[in-house]
Amino acid sequence: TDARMQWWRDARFGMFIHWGIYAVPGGIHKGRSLSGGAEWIMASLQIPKDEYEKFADQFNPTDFDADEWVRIAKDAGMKYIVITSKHHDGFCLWDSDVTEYDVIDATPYDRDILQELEDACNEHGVKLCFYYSIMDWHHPDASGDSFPKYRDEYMKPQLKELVERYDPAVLWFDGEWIKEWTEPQGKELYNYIRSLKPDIIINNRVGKGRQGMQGMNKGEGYAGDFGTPEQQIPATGLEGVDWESCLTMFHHWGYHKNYQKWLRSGDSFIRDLIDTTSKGGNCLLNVGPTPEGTFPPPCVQRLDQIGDWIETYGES
Ligand code: FUL
Repeated sequence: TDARMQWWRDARFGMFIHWGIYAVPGGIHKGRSLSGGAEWIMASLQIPKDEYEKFADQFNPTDFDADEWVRIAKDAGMKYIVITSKHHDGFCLWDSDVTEYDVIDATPYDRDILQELEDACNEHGVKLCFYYSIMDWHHPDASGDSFPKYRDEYMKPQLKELVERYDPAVLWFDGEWIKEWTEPQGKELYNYIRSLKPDIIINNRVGKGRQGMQGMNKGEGYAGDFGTPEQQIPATGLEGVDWESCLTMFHHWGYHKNYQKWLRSGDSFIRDLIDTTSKGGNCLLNVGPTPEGTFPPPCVQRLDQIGDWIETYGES
């Protein structure tokens, strides 16, 4: 474990990116607005599947520049990027063989986003990692009795594609709280992913060990390599436990048109970074890009500020 985890422990700081077709409505649909979880808009506003799918027709991020994203992360002092390959809405940011609900087949934007990010990450020496939601609101078999079919014929083949094509350094699971998912399935999935890539790192949301937003495991023996406190930083470090606090820059994870309302100061992120790393954890700071494919400028300004601070005061 120690050799496998070493780069991750040394990295300390990463960028989380929540991007998908939910960026198109940006938290507002038919005059109704969301106060939390812009990336949850399909479920929160109960948008029917066929209506939600239409956001894919409008997803055309012509300003996306993988090289620029990776440079912004690197200049901020981040050593890895975790991007949503598929969030709860089921939409995929790569050209998956098992669905048409992806950026190549369902949108006017005919480019494989994960491929471009992989190339840029290799170029700049930043590790590329993928978030993947077990819960899937789009796939017809993803709930109820047909769940094993979704698991074996859709989810696992997708994860195999992701690992074999893009060689991610971490798989960051989520949406594990659904009733269909169990700890034995989590362990099996963990072992399966490790069989595809032995040195990959996998978060604890692959199984059922997580204690809510606190993110640490209920005890020993649960699947996963590190804890995932969400929007919080533990009061103290934990001996022998790897963890990573994920924090978002503006309250939502996905892009929200009114993000400025919640956007925190650069200073507050620097304090959070000191707080997590001094307790032995990693900090995964989230940005939700616009539907055009850019990071909101005030977010970039804050990331620059963090990078300047690290350059002046940080040790590496
Ligand atoms: C949560 C998800 O429901 C949110 O949308 C977000 O992805 C966060 C990091 O994890 O559980």
